[in-house]
Amino acid sequence: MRLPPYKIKMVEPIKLIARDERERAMREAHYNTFLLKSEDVYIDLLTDSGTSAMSDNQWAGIMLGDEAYAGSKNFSNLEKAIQDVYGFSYIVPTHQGRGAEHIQSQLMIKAGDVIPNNLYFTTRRAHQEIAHGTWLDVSIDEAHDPENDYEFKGNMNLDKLEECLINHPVPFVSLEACVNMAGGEPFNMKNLREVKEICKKYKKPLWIDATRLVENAYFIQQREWKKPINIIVRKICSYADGITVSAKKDCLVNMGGFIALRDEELFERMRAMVVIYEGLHTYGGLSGRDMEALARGIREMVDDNHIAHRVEQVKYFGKRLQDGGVPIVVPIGGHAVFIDAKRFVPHIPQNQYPSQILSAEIYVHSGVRTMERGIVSGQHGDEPYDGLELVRLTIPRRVYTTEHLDYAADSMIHLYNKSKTIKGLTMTYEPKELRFFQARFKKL
Ligand code: P70
Repeated sequence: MRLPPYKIKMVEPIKLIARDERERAMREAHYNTFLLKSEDVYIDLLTDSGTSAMSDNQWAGIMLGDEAYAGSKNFSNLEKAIQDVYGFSYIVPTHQGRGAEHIQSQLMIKAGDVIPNNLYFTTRRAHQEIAHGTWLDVSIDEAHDPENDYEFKGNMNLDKLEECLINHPVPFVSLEACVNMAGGEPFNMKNLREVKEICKKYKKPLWIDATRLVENAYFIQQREWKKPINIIVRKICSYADGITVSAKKDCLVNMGGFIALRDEELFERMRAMVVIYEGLHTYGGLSGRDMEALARGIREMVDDNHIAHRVEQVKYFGKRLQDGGVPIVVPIGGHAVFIDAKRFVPHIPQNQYPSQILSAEIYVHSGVRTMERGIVSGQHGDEPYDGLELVRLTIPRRVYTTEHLDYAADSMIHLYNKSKTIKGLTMTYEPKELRFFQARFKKL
């Protein structure tokens, strides 16, 4: 394990409530970990989104918030940080990632369009479909196999991509860094260059979901191109026409997002739209202090020691589980360890929500909160789903110590050894959109 490049200056108390209280809490949350109260959670591995610890430098920036309605100096600092680190000229701030996806999808997609993606991300796919486009998967086959340890499962299948461009009206190619749904798996520079060549051939823009771009860059550094992280980040972005970003991950803030791009005309249209849905073009739903913390977080995230410790901490946790026999997705990803529920609870069929019940049982067993990434979040409407059944154990940045992770790993190994006692669920309430956030279940 790498040594942490920080020490702790402030603490937030957490408490492990008793097992019978956890059973009650889970029942009252209808076996959906999104519906738990955070005060009932001991270690929160629901998400790495907005859960990072900010640095003293970021907190100092909070005190320098310029809350002017227009032309805040924090916006200028943010613009400069994005230009320096990512290398795009034009920036549109948004309240979070899905705000960026909304604007990009509404302006770039028209009815009947097909958008090739390397697997789906929930909110991106939803916005592509709300704009009357069709999401199409052009990821490589390895991405669908949790036991395949290919190092760049975030790559696109070039034949599928080209076939899509030949046969369909395509507004842009959509590539996600460190693909969340495949397990936090990166693309490599070689594939990125090839994708770009195809985009050029068919004169299509390349857009990257750069939410976890720095983690992707770390894997490239370790496995393909040994350069400083800031150089790799700039190089990746040099191939893209634009990026959408949820700043709540890599960028080390609790709230925020943005679009960054090169095309001035499209930028003007995005700026016109941001004022309708987000806020003025110099704050886009963020307060001045949020933008200052983000500007500083963007500069901190490309520190080589920071990103090495972050990704290696995730790897340490994954290795502990693996050594204890728990079936996980390989290779271990950048932001999370994903348990393969199909192998953890093989006796529970997919229509009894194996990942959902496993995430609920993990909570009851240990007080650790995790997230379902299986049929509940993967299925859309009546569309058949026979995809991955995963439980995501997501590691917030700079928040938990090795002791926390050891406790979580030990509890999960213990639960794995008595997994046969776990029984399936039935759904009692299903929301229409993004159902996993609020769906309710009961035990069979
Ligand atoms: C997570 C969060 C958000 C996200 C992302 C990528 C690659 C865009 C966004 C949206 C939160 C989440 C959202 C939907 C389902 C489950 C969890 N991911 N692109 O926990 O950004 O949340 O800021 O609107 O991962 O992975 P935002």
